[in-house]
Amino acid sequence: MQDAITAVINSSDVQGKYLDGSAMDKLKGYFATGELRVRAATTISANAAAIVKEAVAKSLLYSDITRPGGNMYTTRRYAACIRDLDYYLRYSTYAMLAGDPSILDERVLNGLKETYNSLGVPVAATVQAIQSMKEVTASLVGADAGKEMGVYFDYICSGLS
Ligand SMILES: CCC1=C(C)/C(=C/C2=NC(=C\c3[nH]c(/C=C4\NC(=O)[C@H](C)[C@H]4CC)c(C)c3CCC(=O)O)/C(CCC(=O)O)=C2C)NC1=O
Repeated sequence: MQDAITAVINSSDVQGKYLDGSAMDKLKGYFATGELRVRAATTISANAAAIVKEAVAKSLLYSDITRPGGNMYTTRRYAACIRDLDYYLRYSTYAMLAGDPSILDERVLNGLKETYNSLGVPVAATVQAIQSMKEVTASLVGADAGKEMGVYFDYICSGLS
């Protein structure tokens, strides 16, 4: 896993250089938003179950997906879907704190598309639910932190698509 600091240092190290102006600017941007990130993560973790619940209500409930024949039908599959959304929220929060998406590649997206395809989990509906989580989260943490979280929700969506 990488974060905003190691990403900048690694790329300077590869070139055998001290951090240049643009590398310093990246670090400054990261440090300047540190408090915003920590505050958002605190709010998200205190409201995680409610965020997932509201996102499901907005995007999936009462659709064909939750009816017989749908992929969320049966308690077991419904619970698996809720659990997956909670993974996406938790790992997006980690990535937002780190300021880097690599944790998503390593711990979430690796092999996920293949798993979903082999189980018939619909990717489009999953992406829709993640987009709802993005909206619900932004309304809770505010526009600036919401935008930052949005980067990582979108990263998961494009990794799934
Ligand atoms: C931390 C990293 C991680 C991820 C991301 C993860 C995802 C993941 N989701 C799974 C299943 C599943 N995922 C869903 C999800 C959904 N179905 C829908 O219709 C909705 C659109 C959607 C929710 C938004 C469902 C229903 C299953 C069970 C499918 C089945 O067994 O038939 C499975 C198969 C094994 C299992 O059932 O537990 C994995 C591995 N597991 C992990 O360890």
